[in-house]
Amino acid sequence: MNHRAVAAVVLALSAAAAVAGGNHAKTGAAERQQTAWGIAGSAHQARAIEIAMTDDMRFAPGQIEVRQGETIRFVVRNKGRTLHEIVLGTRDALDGHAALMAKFPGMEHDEPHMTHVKPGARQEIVWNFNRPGEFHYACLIPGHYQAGMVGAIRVTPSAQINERKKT
Ligand SMILES: [Cu+2]
Repeated sequence: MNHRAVAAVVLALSAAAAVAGGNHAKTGAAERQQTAWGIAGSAHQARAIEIAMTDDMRFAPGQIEVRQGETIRFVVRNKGRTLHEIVLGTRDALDGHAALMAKFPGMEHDEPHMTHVKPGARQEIVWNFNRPGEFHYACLIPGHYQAGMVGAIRVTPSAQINERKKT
């Protein structure tokens, strides 16, 4: 797959995310894009959650709970001997992305809601869950997601956010 084709795929993914998510937010030089499952966050005031990846195609823990409005700093460790990644999203977004990965295994992509983690390494994602709902984190390296390498994120609605908006 050549660079132009990769760019087209990335554009298609971004367009899909924009349609699913809605508006954009600009902060400084970097553009933060609202998605259905939240928006890139800043490490300031983030709550850390540690997640381990293993070669039996599992994340530990396999599910987490978040309150709407919380920013989570995912501290992700690869305890296996093969490359893994973590990608946040809705089931639909992850399924679509996984299908693309299966078609183009060498596909390079890098967005705030995903990171690769080499064996023995540690990476972080900082994400603001500003929308309630059921979301997931998955490893989309071909075969891994299909083998069950996926975790669940439950974002419970925050009444407090609505309270604050009124004042
Ligand atoms: Cu994996």
